[in-house]
Amino acid sequence: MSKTIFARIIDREIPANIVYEDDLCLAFHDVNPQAPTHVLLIPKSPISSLDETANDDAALLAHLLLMIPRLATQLKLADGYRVVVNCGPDGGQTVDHLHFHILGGRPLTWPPG
Ligand code: DGP
Repeated sequence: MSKTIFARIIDREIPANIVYEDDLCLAFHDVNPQAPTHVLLIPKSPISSLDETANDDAALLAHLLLMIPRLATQLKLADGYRVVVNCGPDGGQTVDHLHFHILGGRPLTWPPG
């Protein structure tokens, strides 16, 4: 299976505007932002989607979720933000590597399209 664009970002084969990194995850600005702040948080391990997570991923998933408010603070999203995980074709997932969209910097409407 060929490497996803996010795996290539993790391996520094293509550039990204990285805002946070640790042993387990990486966060960087989305190349096609849908809000003034639009950051993607991804695990470094190649999990293709939320559908492909298992019990063994519980600690990693907790780490990712706990990182989100810390990133929101770092990104100065004091007025709030939205977290989106697109899953599968109907969910609008286009990159087969689990990622959390963190969107903020303007009031976001509901429902999504
Ligand atoms: P999704 O549709 O949920 O799979 O979101 C994939 C997101 O990834 C989309 O908002 C655009 C972003 N994206 C795609 N390619 C790149 C890239 O090469 N660099 C960055 N920074 N973001 C990318």
